[in-house]
Amino acid sequence: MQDIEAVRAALRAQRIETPSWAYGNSGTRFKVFAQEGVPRDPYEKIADAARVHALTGVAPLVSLHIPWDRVDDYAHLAAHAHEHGVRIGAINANVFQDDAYRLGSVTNPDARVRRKAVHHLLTCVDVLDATGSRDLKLWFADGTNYPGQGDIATRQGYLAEALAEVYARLGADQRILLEYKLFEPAFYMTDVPDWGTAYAHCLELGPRAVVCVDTGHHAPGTNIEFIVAFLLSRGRLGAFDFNSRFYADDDLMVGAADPFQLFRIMHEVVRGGGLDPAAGVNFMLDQCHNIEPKIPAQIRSVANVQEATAKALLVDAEELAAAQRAGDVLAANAVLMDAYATDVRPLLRELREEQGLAPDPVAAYHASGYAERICAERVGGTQAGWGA
Ligand code: LRH
Ligand code: MN
Repeated sequence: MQDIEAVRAALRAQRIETPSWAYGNSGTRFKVFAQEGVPRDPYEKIADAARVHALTGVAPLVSLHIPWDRVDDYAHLAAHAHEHGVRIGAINANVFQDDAYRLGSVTNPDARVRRKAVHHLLTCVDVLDATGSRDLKLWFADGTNYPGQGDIATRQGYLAEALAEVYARLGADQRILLEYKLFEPAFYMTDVPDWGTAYAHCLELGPRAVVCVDTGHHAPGTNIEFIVAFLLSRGRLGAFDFNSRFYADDDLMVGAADPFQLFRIMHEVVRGGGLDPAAGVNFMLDQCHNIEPKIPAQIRSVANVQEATAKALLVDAEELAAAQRAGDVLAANAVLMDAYATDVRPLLRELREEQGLAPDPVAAYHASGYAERICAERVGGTQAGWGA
């Protein structure tokens, strides 16, 4: 049986990073439904993220996306975050929305466009310096829509050149999180389509280049926990972009579409020592709340990660290893299913109460009047969004 005190300690020490863009308006190509009370600037986004942390106790970090979160003074924004009890986490570069990037950013056939893209990536490292953040997250929309449109090997060369230049600019404690994605917006070939390509580029770059696993970026049926176990065993699992999906990159609440998959992923994280801060795994959410209220959705998502983590921590590792060594297929599977079938909500409610938090953070949010307050205050100005 697992040492329940160790389980509680691990859950108390869990740290989840929420994305600034989840608090702004988002949608699909069909429609972006604006919602009342949505932030108008990064300061208000951080205030909302701080509310999520205040109610869950485990979400003290906020990811920024540049230029969506561009401000004149990033150190001032970091101080604002600090005043609200949170810190600025990963900085996301954006080389997928400028008109110049129609045929790609760092892999564009036009050297001037590649230059422009690399320049943006380097300015994002300046933001890391200003906010004191560790992680620069790089996701490239780069790809092609038709066979023959681009030369795959040439583009990989351009990509490696750009990554090497950014890597050389990093400070001693800064990292590149290289995120992969199978498709969209490119529909024939994506230049960083899978974990293997990301891993290969990271090996070429150096030890401070690690892979970001976005749970919505795989082909249907992909065993994501295998990727997690492999990257963790090689010290190259840098981060998660947690969300869930039924079909493609749906960016739904993590654990909503497939809570069993999230449990299996967290089981490999726990088994591989990934919960230990020394492992350097950044647990981030990357979601869009297109139709649901954003702050309670973020709170629910954080709780979903906590629940999957608690179940994974309850896996009887010794019993599992013994059954695996014995080749006892059913017994080994049963160990995992027993943990998964455990209702961990009472344990999490207790932990929250011990930390002086409400047992049900979503209910506490609704009772707090925060939603009504921001709807009343945030009148006028331009609501934040993807600017797409
Ligand atoms: C791309 C992605 C990436 C972010 C964006 C908001 O699909 O997952 O992580 O830049 O979403
Ligand atoms: Mn992502």
